[in-house]
Amino acid sequence: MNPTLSPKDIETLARRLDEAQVNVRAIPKLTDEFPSMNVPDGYAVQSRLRRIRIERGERPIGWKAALTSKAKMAQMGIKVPAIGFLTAAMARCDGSAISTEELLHPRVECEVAFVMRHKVSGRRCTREDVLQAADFVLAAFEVIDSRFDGFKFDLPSAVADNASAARYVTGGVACDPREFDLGNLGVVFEKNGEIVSTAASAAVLGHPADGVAMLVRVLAELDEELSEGSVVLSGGISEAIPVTAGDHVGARFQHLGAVAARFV
Ligand code: OOG
Ligand code: MG
Repeated sequence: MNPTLSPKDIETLARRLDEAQVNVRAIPKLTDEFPSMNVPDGYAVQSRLRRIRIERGERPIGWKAALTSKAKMAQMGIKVPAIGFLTAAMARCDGSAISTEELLHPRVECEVAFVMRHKVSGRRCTREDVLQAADFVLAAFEVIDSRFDGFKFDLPSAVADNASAARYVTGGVACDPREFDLGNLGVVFEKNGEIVSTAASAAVLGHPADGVAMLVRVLAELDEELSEGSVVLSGGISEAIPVTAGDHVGARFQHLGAVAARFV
């Protein structure tokens, strides 16, 4: 599939998404105005958005896999995984207070984060390649926040909107993913002291490293690679739970420890 949007339209849509995020004002999904927009168009807009944010001083730090679990695909009505980019401005410390004033309609999901020791690239990247190149893994939360009205979108719009990336929190203890079965970890997710979801890491395409391998293969299509030192969110394990100011969330991951955050 080839992109269909003109460079001018790509620029307009990237600016529109950037302003929606900066001004905390939701916009209609992009396909309402550009119904023939396809997934490659979505990535063209996303990569322009990445440049805009880097030019403004944000430091690229890694990438995120998205829509890799059955629970998430069912929740959003989308059957194909996607990727987005992460910048240092999106990172928050374990236990920190996250401002909801800068977010439209945040939702939290549990993920395994990878930190890469070596670069990894290519259209044939496998789970084993990812595990070999990894430095360590961490328990993580992703805070997603669609820039679209009502959190409603289709795949091309969501890809353009950087797969709803907003914030992420890493916690627990750094573990070597080659030393235990990362594909078979239980996760207990609580909001305000009540369990909201119990899930298993196999939800991510069978194994979190498969989520990262998918991401590397998509990066290859975009002429990018996963560089050494990058942080990667491997994809939501649980469904995403809405949060508002006053909420606190915590997740206990088998083997990896716990991660927590509160919203203010
Ligand atoms: C798209 C982002 C999904 C994941 O881990 O599946 C995502 C969305 O549902 O808004 O980050
Ligand atoms: Mg996610």
